[in-house]
Amino acid sequence: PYVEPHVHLDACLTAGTPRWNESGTLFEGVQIFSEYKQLNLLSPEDVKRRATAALRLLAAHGVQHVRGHVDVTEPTLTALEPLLEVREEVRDFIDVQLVAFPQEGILSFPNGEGLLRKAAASGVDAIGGCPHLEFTRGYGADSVRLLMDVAEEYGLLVDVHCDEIDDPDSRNLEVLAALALERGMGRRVAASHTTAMGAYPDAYAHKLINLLARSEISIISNPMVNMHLGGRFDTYPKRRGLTRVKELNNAGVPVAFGEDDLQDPWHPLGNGDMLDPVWMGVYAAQLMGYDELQDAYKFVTYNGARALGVSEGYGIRVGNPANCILLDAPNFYEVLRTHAPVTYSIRQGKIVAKTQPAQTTLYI
Ligand code: 17E
Ligand code: FE2
Repeated sequence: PYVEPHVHLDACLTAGTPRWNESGTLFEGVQIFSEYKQLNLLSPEDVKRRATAALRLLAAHGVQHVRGHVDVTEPTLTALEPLLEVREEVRDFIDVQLVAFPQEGILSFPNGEGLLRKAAASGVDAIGGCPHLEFTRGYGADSVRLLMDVAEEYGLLVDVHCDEIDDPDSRNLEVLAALALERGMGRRVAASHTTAMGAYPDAYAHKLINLLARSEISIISNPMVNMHLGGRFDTYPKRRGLTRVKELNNAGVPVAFGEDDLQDPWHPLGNGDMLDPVWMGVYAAQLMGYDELQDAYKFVTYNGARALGVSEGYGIRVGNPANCILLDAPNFYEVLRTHAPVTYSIRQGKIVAKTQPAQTTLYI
């Protein structure tokens, strides 16, 4: 099945409420979601309804594994409990992991550490961070160490929004990778976005990619949202706002693609179709060689499973659970070219979703 390794389940399906993001920056998105909360629109019922609808949308497109982020820089942690409930309610059709995501920082937000620990103790699957938005670079590095400590203490996975900024001096990823390597935690750690890598000098990127490969951490890129939010402070030449997918790939660092957002303040589009991030990703990262295209399914399947730490039991192999999708095309090149639908999504041997391919009649 497809894997959606990165989506914000607390904010999904709110696009336009209370207003649309007209600047297209990450910062206006954070501001709008903050207004959503201030208007008391974020209630447990609201979160449950939207998250369930988003997960059904993903399931309809053949997704059976999702990692969802929930903002924990909110004093009452309103979205956490309902999302923990939803995670259980949808188990029959989709596996959900939840990440405690401190959108406004751990050290830069009042009681940030306390809120993160509270979320860790309530049953989330992974600990997140947002070091590039901390007040200082020192706080950024310290927050990474702290979140790794919390993850180790509670035995949780790690998925950090890391260096999602077009700032070549945003270098928290090296801290995360070094700690993962030293503590032997690499296979349990993912770094999301890492878009500053698109702004680093080549000599530094070379050194960093070697460290990443040694550390065994995964990278999760969100090509649609980072193409949209990235480069917004550039005039021309204008950066693409993406991490170095091709170089990471060539160095053997597993890269997965996600949508990041399904219709929220950061992304007006997003519909649960994993071919969308693949499509954007192969263009933006210039992965358009024939073999690269044929191989591109791995970004939303095997590499996603690896990033989520669910590789065991994933994939078509004797003895694995009968979870799979059928696509209406002979190979992945044709899947991408024709945007082939998932005709069947099968889970534990049962059909979860069925799509009839569209038929066009030409009257010429
Ligand atoms: N928050 C953040 O820091 N970055 C993002 N891409 C989204 C939310 C969607
Ligand atoms: Fe994100």
